[in-house]
Amino acid sequence: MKNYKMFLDIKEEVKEALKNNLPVVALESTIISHGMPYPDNVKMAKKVEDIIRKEGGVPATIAIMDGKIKIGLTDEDLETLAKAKDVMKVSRRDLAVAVSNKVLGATTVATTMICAEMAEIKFFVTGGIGGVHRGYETSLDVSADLEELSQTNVTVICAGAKAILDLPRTMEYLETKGVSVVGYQTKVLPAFYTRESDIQLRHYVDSAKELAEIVYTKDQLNLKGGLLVANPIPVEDSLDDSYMNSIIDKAVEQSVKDGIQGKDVTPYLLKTIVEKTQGKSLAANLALVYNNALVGAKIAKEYFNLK
Ligand code: PSU
Ligand code: MN
Repeated sequence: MKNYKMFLDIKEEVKEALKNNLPVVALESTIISHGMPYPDNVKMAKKVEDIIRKEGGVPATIAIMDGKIKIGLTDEDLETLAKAKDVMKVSRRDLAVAVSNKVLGATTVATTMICAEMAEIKFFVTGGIGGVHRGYETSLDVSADLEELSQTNVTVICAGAKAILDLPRTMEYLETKGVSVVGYQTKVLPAFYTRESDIQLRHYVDSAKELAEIVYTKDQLNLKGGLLVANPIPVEDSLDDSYMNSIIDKAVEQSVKDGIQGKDVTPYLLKTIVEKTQGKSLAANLALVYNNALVGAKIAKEYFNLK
């Protein structure tokens, strides 16, 4: 008998919420440890939890600590993750090693999906997902997030994907793997810092209720895999497209020159972009995560109203 539950450490507040069918919303932790600098990262982590609570949801930030998969963190846990220099970025391939070796680990989108499903959490809010990297023809760098979306039944709310990725190929990959990408009040794929890319979406909704109904229907149909909700950054926080693209081009160029590979690529690019924009990209990143938290909590709430 497999017993993954022995490795789950679910916070009391989250346990109660799950028992009572309240809208629990999972949150990842790589965005804290590897996605933003301290102390903005911990401020972000706490504020996201507050936004979800204010909407009537229950936040569950996920991380690897002391040989357990922690579902729901305390403020001290968040502080530890945000400050520590040696946090392991834990994707699917790292999960068993990180738990077994009792390392301090932050979960990526892929791993947060795995852990959320173990805890029976249906909704997960993040900033942006990983995807097919530019130049993947030579590097073969495709984020494990995409494969996870094809097999793990969690709805992920994001602001699209950053232009550090090859967006058209990322969408092709998701299509091949059978992942529905649904625009929330948008008919084109948002590109993280900006509200629009030139990629048309096949599906979109105007309301959280419509989205909740799609998730409900997908469950009843017993379709495996996740669903990706693409929610654009608010107009007032979005950045100029050509400005950001020139910054991103330079960051990608620099990563190749510096020989950055594997799981270091995404954190390296995120950090370089924050530096090159003197923090403008960070402000946008914060704004879009807050907006995703709001929309994610609304969708979760509507879903539990349907049941
Ligand atoms: N994209 C962002 N911010 C992030 C990440 C991606 O805009 O913080 C993080 C997420 O945790 C995501 C991970 O799952 O990077 C993807 O890493 P990789 O490309 O190595 O799979
Ligand atoms: Mn990669």
